[in-house]
Amino acid sequence: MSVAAVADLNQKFSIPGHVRFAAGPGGLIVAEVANVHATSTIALQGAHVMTWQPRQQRPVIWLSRFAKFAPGKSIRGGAPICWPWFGPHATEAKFPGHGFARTVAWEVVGTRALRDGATEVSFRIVQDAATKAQWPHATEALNIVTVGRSLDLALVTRNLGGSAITVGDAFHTYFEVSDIRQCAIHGLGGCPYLDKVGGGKKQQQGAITIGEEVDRIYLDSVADVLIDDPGYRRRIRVTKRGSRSTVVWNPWTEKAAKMGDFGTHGYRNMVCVESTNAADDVVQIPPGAEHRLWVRYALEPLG
Ligand code: TA6
Repeated sequence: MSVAAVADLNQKFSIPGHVRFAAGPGGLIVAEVANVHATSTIALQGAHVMTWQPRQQRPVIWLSRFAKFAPGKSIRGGAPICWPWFGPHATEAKFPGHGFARTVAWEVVGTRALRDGATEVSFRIVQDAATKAQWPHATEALNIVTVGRSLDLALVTRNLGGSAITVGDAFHTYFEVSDIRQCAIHGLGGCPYLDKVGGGKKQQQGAITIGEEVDRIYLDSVADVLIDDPGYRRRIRVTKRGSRSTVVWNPWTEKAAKMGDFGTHGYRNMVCVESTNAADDVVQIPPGAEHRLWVRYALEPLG
């Protein structure tokens, strides 16, 4: 990270009362958004929303206190972008899990102060020989972040090449909860899911409660997902478009301990509800077309 790079970004894109750029942890440059509705911190690496906190509310996005920040290192928490594949690469075991988007540089392409007081920051992935070696397709990826009373994210994939491409993608978002053992997750009842812990394909009966490691890819899931948190007396609503599968993940004690950036009890205050196109639901994008994966995170009172 260079002081000159930060100064250049502020000269081009800062907006008083909305967004400025600064040196973040581990030498990462961050966009710091602060408007009448909320604050948010977004690392340029991965166009990675690390935090989002509406005014007079607790943080909605969970960021591990033990997260490691360094160029090329994925950040534990926030809203990581999985792209252009989700999970392990279909054929190349040495390629990074969840794709390379979250650990490479993205550039700022625009900032806007919106009429409702929200702030929009747009990022584009920077591709180089290393990424092209893993993804040899003429493709553009954008992340359009809108920070307001809600947090809106749009992952746009444009096929600039002459043949169709198949993309798996996700916002692998970590949500902050008072205590995962007290929460209930609604909106996936009846959906089939691939159980990555117990194996096999199952069907969700009613609400999801979590008291052990959970790692499930829910297929044909397009409805809003609700995270009900009685401890914080709030509901987090996850609304999405352009995503046909949803992953629910909590590593629980052993898996979290092995990861080294969760801390001992971090798993108790988070749950991942990931709006994805994964497994059977990956997307085909014809030449010249684009695909948009859009999510909105919003708070509602509970009880
Ligand atoms: O989305 C759930 C998952 O695929 C889990 O299996 C676990 O690997 C998690 O993502 C975290 O992956 P990461 O590469 O960020 O450590």
